[in-house]
Amino acid sequence: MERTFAILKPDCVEGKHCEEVLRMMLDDGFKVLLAKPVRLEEGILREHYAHHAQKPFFPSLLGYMTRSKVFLLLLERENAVAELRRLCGPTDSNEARKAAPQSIRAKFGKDKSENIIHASDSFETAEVEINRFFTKREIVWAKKPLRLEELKADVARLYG
Ligand code: FUP
Repeated sequence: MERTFAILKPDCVEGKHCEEVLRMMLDDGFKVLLAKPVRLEEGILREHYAHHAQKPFFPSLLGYMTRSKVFLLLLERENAVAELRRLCGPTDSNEARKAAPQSIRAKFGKDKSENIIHASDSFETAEVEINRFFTKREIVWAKKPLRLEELKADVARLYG
């Protein structure tokens, strides 16, 4: 079974879309092994988005990703990386509405900068990102899939 990593971004939390997005993931066959509500700090985002550091949108990307809490997810499924990218749809939510109308970004995203969710783009990136955003201890404990009821409680804490 393959693992991947996702971030439900500030616009997902602000719009209270987390439960619906989690339901879409579970319905699609994903298991949620870890779910962690956090407010991300600029340092970890500079690492995570290092490949975008020279882009003109980088400062606003940092502002967006730190303006509210996010929900970090460790997910498992066969072919998890590719299947999650498919479920998310294209980076640009407007393009997603045309190319993948059932996708997460088509349903909840605004445009190409506020697009609800991050999903790792390769097996190697997923492993790096899992280890960047979760502690060794959390990863070792991540064996049993979380139930929707448990996830709902985490989401409630996130909104609270
Ligand atoms: P993805 O792999 O789908 O997460 O997309 P990218 O790595 O290309 O982009 C990462 C994030 O940078 C996006 F989710 C939002 C931000 N971004 C912009 O703000 N403007 C752009 O033109 C492209 C990306």
